[in-house]
Amino acid sequence: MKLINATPSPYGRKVAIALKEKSIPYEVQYDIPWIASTIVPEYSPLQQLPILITDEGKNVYDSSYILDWLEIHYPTPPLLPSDADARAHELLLRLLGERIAEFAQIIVFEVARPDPSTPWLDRQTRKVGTGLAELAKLIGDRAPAPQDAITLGDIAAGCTLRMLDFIIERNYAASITQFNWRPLYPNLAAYAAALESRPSFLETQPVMFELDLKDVVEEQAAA
Ligand SMILES: N[C@@H](CCC(=O)N[C@@H](CS)C(=O)NCC(=O)O)C(=O)O
Repeated sequence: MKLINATPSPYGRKVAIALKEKSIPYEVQYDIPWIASTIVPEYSPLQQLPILITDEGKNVYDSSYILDWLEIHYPTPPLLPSDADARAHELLLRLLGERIAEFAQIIVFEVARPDPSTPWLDRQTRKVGTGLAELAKLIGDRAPAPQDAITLGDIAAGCTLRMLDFIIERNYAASITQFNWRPLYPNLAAYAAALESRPSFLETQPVMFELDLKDVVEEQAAA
C-alpha cells in the first residue's frame, strides 16, 4: 500500500500510526497539498491528504474513513474494543480529537490572514478550549503502557495534542493561549507522554515543510 501524506499532517499521522500498530507494510509518498503541483486531486475528490492507495489500486481518502477501512479489512489487532460502551467511548474520543484539530487548523490559517477576524478567532478558540476540557475529563487517568492496546480514540486524541504542541513550537498562533493545554491538564500530558513513547508515534513525528502560510492564504484570497 502507499500512503500519500504530508510531513506535518496530523491527519496523515493518524493513518501512519494505525498502519504501524497493525504491522501493515506501506510506502509513503510525500506531497504538499497547498501548492499548485500537488498530486492530491488525481487521487481524492476532496483534494486533501491523506490518501491510501491499496495494493489493488483503490484510492481511500479522508483519515477517519481510511482508519475505518483499515479496521474493516485488517481487523487484527483491533483498534476499537469489542464491548459496545467501550467502543462508543473511544469513538467519542476520536470525534473530539478530530474536531479540535479542525478548529486548530482553521485558527492557524485565520491568524496567517492579513486581517484576521477577532470574532471568528474567538469562536474557534472557545471550541478548542471546551473540546480540550471534555477530552481531559473523558481521558481521566488513562496512560496506556507500551504493551497495552491503543484505540482509534487514542490515535486521534494523541495526534491532536501533538498538533497543538507543534503549533506552539512553530509559533503559528502565539496569541491563542488555549493551545497551551499542558499546564491546564497534567493528566493529558501523562497520556500524551505514554502514547508518544510508542514506536508508532515516535516514528511519525511531524516535520514542517517549506511553506509560508501567509502566501497560502493570500493566494486563496486572490483566487
Ligand atoms: N478531514 C480530513 C482533513 C485532511 C486535511 O485537512 N488535510 C490537509 C493537509 S494536513 C489538506 O490536504 N489540505 C488541503 C486543502 O484542504 O485544500 C481528514 O481527516 O483526512
